[in-house]
Amino acid sequence: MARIVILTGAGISAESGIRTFRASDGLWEEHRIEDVATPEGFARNPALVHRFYNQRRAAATAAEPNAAHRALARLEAAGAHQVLIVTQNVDDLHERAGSQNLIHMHGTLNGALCAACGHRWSAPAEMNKTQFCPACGKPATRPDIVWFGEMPYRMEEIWTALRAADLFVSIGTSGNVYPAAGFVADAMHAGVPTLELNLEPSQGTRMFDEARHGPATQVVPAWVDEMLCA
Ligand code: BV8
Repeated sequence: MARIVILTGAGISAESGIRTFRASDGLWEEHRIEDVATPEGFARNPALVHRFYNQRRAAATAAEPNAAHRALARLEAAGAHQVLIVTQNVDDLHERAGSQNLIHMHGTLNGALCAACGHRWSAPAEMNKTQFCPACGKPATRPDIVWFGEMPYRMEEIWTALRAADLFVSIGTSGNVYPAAGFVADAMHAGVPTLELNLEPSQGTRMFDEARHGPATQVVPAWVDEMLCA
């Protein structure tokens, strides 16, 4: 049974109506990373950050998984391959498509985190700074999201799976943000074959053994069909 590690980014959710970051209508066009996606920005203006993530939480709830999300769930469910999805996305479209073996390395919109005691609980639709932690009672509620300068989640598990994989596939990511952008190099150094499925060449496209470019809802189901027929 081949072990496949699949990294996904904002591009896989674009056709579900979730905005990406670096596109001309991307999130970073309207918001400064420093203001909305850093612990310093949250300390400076928690209301601005909560508004940013409350809007994204509402958008993710209104969105539906697309053919690319569903194809990856189909690949996993077929049981012919050991599939691990490592997503940079904070939406829950992979889960809603049926994917089970999934790591949200940058956190999830559906999670709340107490900045005082580290307790985690399900995020309310509208989060604000006056909400108290159900464990320690302090008003230190923040989105359970990995911000810039913070350590992504479950990195040891991810690196172990990457080094032991039979194939590394990168879907819908521009390859700008580390450590995720370094996974192709980590896979290459471990002798793991690599494949890029993206709308356009990513920053690291030259490091991939193979690259197929086009909308995720076309290139991902086509690749999954190939894998299930192989
Ligand atoms: C850390 C959560 C210490 C929040 C996010 C090395 C070199 C340089 C800098 C660094 C470095 N190491 C660390 C850094 C600093 C920093 C970093 O990388 N900065 C960048 C900007 C240079 N990294 C960090 O701070 C990280 N933490 O390093 O901790 C550490 C860690 C490990 C080991 C030791 C120490 C934390 C980074 C996480 C930050 N949080 N998300 C939120 O979502 O609001 S990052 C966020 O931005 C996303 O999660 C994602 O990771 C990134 C956006 O990238 P993409 O998902 O790729 O989206 P993008 O819009 O860029 O591209 C979309 C792609 O899809 C495009 O290629 C497009 O062509 C394609 N596409 C579009 N439509 C479609 C499509 N493809 C197919 N079909 C379509 N329809």
